[in-house]
Amino acid sequence: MSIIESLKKSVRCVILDLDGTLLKTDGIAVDVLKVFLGNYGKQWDGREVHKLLGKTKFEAAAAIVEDYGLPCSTSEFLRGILPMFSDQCCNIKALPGADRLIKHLRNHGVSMALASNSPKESIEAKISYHDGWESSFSVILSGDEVRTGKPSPEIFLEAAKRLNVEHSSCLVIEDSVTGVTAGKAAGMGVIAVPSLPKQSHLYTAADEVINSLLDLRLEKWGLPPFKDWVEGTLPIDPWCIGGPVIKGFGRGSKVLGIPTANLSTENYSDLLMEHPAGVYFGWAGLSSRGIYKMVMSIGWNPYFDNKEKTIEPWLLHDFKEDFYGEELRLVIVGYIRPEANFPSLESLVAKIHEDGRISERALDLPLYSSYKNDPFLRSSQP
Ligand code: ADP
Ligand code: RBF
Ligand code: MG
Repeated sequence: MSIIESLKKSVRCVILDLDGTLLKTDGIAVDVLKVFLGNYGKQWDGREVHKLLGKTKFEAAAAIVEDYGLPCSTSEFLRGILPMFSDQCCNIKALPGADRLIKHLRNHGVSMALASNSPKESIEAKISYHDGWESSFSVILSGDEVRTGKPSPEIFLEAAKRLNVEHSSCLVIEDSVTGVTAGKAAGMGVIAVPSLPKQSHLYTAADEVINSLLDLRLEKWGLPPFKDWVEGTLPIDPWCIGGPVIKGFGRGSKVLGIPTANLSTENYSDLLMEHPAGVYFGWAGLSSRGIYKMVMSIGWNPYFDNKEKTIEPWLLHDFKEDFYGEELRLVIVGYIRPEANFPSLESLVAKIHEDGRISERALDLPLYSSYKNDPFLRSSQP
């Protein structure tokens, strides 16, 4: 049996990172940094984000002070910016699948530890806004409780010790390369959930790289499987998006034989950021036409390696003509799978047709069919 196979059989506990893994902290961090740098007459350059992931606050601060040539010391920088972060704690959302994961493991009696490079008060403040999280963790370890933070394995080894288990019985879930390095150095199984898109090539040290927590298959690690999948679909908290149909990449019908009615992403960048890339389904309302079943992808279409995150809704109905410019309303009710690359166009097309069949069937289930009556779908109709 390979080392990884035996690791997978012996997992008893899960050690979770917080920022970027369970909580969507980066959006808040960027908002605060923009304001702060603005006060120094500097403009935030989004490309810097990857340099900050998984760093201690001191390391991250030092990097920013240097990169932007700020006329202050690292500690002055921190004194100025930390209160601004604290004020934003209540606005940090759980990442999709985080609450589901914590409650599932707790309900099945799987011990959990939280191991974050953040200081203790910051961890406690952030998780206090999420019901039942704090009491679900047997151990909470912060960066200030160990001598060296990640990528040192120390925080994970200490977590295993406090959980009273062998380090080899722990599974780490991490979004940063730094955290993955630390987990592997600790001799643990590591699942990476990269928080930045198109970065999975940097995570080769991880035992598994997934796109979002929705894609966790705990049974692969000998842990109790999620039981909430229904006929190949995962129910999600429904969300809505709408607007006039615009021109897309001009290849849906032409290249794939599958037309997708694109929406402008301009006014929806927050919504698109919030939802992991992947294949979803739901209901579509077209003003003056009616309501139809719909399956769509959100993301960068790995097969075509797009530069922009788009949504590509395919209405499961044969239309006689195009409907550019018409108001399209979508209620998204379930998740099917992550976006994938394919060895050929035919295999991509076959997979999308399979997504269509799964959605057709699922949308007849009462669980999903009730949303057909959502007023949002009709509100634009004359
Ligand atoms: P584009 O790249 O402009 O999106 P597509 O080849 O993807 O072009 O075609 C999309 C257009 O086809 C939609 O904007 C819509 O007007 C039309 N259309 C026809 N049938 C459908 C359908 N079943 N689902 C989505 N769009 C459809
Ligand atoms: N593109 C991909 O590169 N990978 C995918 O896994 C993928 N899945 C899709 C699933 C559905 C249901 C739909 C409608 C589209 C999907 N696409 C995927 C996007 C497809 O490539 C896109 O619609 C065309 O490129 C047209 O812009
Ligand atoms: Mg299209």
